[in-house]
Amino acid sequence: MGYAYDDQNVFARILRGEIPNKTVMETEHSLAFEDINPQAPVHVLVIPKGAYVNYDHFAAEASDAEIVDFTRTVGEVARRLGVAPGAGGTGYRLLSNAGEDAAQEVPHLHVHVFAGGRLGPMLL
Ligand code: DGP
Repeated sequence: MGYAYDDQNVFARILRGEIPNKTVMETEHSLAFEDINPQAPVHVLVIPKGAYVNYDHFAAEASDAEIVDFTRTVGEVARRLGVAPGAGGTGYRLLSNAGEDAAQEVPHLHVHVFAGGRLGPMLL
């Protein structure tokens, strides 16, 4: 039980600058970058900089400042990508896999932002 964070996971390595990434935006507590294997015309990942394995870990243990920063960063990414419906965009989809039943590949919380066209059913 509990949350064991593997600091050798690929997003931890991106955060340490050991692996390059195509950054969309960065804040004090969050980083957004392009997915290496896009599943839609626009496919961006948003991660907190803190060591959280998934959403429930983050929700339970992150500070209010981290949670506010992350939440606002996801929305700001949608606006900057031009896909936010409230800012003239035609929409986007958010998804976050947690654990083995969801086939989570990278054990560092990430929210996928998909957009760039009419999105069909998607199980990622
Ligand atoms: P998930 O299955 O939800 O854990 O998705 C992990 C995503 O991470 C997957 O869409 C591919 C992406 N990914 C894996 N390795 C890298 C990497 O080194 N760089 C980037 N930008 N994305 C990666």
